[in-house]
Amino acid sequence: KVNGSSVDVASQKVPSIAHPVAVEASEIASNINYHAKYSPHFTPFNFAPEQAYYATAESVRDQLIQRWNETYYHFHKVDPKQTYYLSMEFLQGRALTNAIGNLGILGQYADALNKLGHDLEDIAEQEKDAALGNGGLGRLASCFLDSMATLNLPAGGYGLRYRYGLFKQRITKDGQEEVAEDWLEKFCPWEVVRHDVIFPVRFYGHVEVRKDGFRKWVGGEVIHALAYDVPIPGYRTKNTISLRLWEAKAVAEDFNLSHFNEALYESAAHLHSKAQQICAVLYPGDATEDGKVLRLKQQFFLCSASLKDIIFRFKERRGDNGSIVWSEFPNKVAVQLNDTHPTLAIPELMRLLMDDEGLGWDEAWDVVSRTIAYTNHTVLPEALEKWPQSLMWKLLPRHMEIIEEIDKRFLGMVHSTRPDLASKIQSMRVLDSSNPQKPVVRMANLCVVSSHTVNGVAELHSDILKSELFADYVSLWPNKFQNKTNGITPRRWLQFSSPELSSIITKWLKTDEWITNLDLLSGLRQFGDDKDLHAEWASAKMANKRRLAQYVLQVTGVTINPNSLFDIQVKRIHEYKRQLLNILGAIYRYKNLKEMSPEERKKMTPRTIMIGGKAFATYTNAKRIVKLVNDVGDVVNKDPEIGNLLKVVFVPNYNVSVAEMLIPGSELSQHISTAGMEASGTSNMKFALNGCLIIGTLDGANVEIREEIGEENFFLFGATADEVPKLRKEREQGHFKPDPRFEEAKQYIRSGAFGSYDYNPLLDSLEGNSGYGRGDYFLVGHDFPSYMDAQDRVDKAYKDKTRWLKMSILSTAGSGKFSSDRTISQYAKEIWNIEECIVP
Ligand code: B1H
Repeated sequence: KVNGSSVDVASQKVPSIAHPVAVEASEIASNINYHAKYSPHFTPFNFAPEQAYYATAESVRDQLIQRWNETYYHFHKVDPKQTYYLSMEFLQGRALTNAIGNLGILGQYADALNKLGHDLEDIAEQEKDAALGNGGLGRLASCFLDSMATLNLPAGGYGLRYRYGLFKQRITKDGQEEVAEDWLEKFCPWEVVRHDVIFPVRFYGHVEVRKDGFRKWVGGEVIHALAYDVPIPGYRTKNTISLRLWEAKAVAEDFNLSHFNEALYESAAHLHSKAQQICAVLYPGDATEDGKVLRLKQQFFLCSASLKDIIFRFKERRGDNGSIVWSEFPNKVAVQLNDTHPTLAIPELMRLLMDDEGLGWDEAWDVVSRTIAYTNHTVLPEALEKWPQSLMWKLLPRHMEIIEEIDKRFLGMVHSTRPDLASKIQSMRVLDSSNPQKPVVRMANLCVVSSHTVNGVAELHSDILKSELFADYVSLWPNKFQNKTNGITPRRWLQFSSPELSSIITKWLKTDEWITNLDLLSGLRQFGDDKDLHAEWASAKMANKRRLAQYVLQVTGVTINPNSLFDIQVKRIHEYKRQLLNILGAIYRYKNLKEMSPEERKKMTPRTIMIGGKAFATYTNAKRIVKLVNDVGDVVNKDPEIGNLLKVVFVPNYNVSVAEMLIPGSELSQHISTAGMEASGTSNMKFALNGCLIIGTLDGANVEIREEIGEENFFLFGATADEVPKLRKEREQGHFKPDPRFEEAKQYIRSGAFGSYDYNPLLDSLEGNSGYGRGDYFLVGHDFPSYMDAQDRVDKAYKDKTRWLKMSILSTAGSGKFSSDRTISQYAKEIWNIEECIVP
């Protein structure tokens, strides 16, 4: 085994070059060797893990490129209708294990690396996460790509190639610190630059009216979009689709050589630096309202480049006989908008069709509204995008004209066909000029008015869209609204992240078909009481828990006991997700333990509470929560009286790879948002699939998970979505009697038990409407007693190992519905109208 030492690559005893599509370990080893030698990124003869990772990745890439090219060629020949998933975020994580796993040659790669003195797991850990997303919305997009490829669908993704993705989180004595994550610092073996795919994208400028009456957007600043493609291999299929990421680039003509020669260096490269800014960083918000011109530029850049590419492909496939029938476009192209972030695709497609292709308004509108569909991912008011009209007129003058016309025609249509909606029309309009100081464009309304289909991401969420957010549109277009409950890919989230549990499942189901037909997991139900399965299940869980304990020790220095209940909450830190409820519960548990006699303590169930997640850099209360969890951990984990009975660990820098480590080792996970606020959640699905029990509210996809796995296997608590408005009002009116345990927990923090940091502003948000008080908008106080009761039920259930194991098995058995394969087949049939196109 080589550990950081130098080895002469050429001396390895394997043939020098094999065929790129190798399946035998020895051939693979020789291909890895080949790349170590002939695709060098480091000084020669260095074959430490990092170098071995690059050589391994490049050998995998060779295999992918072959399949990728065949897929491209096949789609081109067959010319099926194709879906394009437009998203400002793709949270891909690592690619190596996923790629060789999907190719079905994990074992061979492990053997090949062994021959070369390395270990596959160590090598895979060399890869940096591609974190071009914030959280659930971005990870969903990546799971969707995996399923599209696996289902052999003609589809692909479009996104931006951010230079810096989501920040790296460091924990210091002051709490969270954000550090730029340099995922492209070295070379990224999973992207291929396409020098022939480059489109100009304009900003600013003005609209010129030409003699023939055509309007044309001219002037302003032009920046080029250059394509970088990432291969997305399907599982056990040749089909390999593309994630196309745009990079902003100024071209050579934009470099002002005479300025440079006059030593005006900054002005010489003016456009170059403008271009660099566009793809510099991922927008760091998750449901925040920090609007920035740069963000709008990013959104338009994605939309414009992608549509130009889609139109180019449409024309190319029609041949060069000049007979383009534009009404055929929606029969060849489906565009899915991942939330409102790519809404500008609507006016941009209108503009391209009218101003560049010469279509009339009605013709163009027909094409646009049959092509575009919109997914809503949140009802949080602060996350509903509204762009100032003044900014839009400046940056995108032609688009603003088109948006005004869409608004005008919508208004006219409602006036003439539905006079009964007169009282609603102002809130339904695309333009909101009610504040004359700051008129805005409502992006969600623009999406609803222009799309053929609008969907929510879980049943409850889609119901709320229909009954609240978009209620007024439902009577106008009753068939426009659908539900598509989210899903996750079982390859990354079970098969590759927990190979132990996967082989047990395969053994008991006598087939591994569940990997592509997850409903088959229900076959495990019949073994819910089987002692042999229990033993195997427990031993796989224990192995995953030990691996996790080792990881926790390595990143936090805290030793945790694998025999304690592993209780995990990992997700973005947000008040509505209520990490504060979790930590207040932990504080009460701690205080309670301290007040017990040693005899009483012995009867308690030992717990390890792990919390992880990133806080938006300017979200003060979220950062205070991070600090509080760390401060509580510092006290509890060192308390000799408590020992292994309770540990509180903040897991730093939660990301896709950390999730792949945490989730398989979990036994209980918390999905405890205020009901009605979490659109779906997707980590809840990952945990349940891995046999982890859920403590949760009736929110988002929790509702459906509970239905599938059985209410007796779900620790439910808290107010329901329809009770929330009434409870908030009561609270406002002062009708709220807090539970004494809740008061004690808050008081314990205020007393300074966890250090001298001033937590009063955070705690006051849970109080009445004075000072910092926001009247406990998220109902932490209201739900606290039922949460604590549910936790007592958890403790009791965990004491009965047999019962717990059965519940765990039934969780996995009931998770079949939550495969993203199911979600994507529903999108394909019910929204996109596309069919599989298998590469022979
Ligand atoms: C979700 C977002 C989001 N909903 C704004 N909305 C963003 C909003 O950068 N921004 O401005 C970024 C992200 N993210 C999440 O989507 C929901 O909260 C989850 O409940 C859901 O599971 C996920 C996928 O549908």
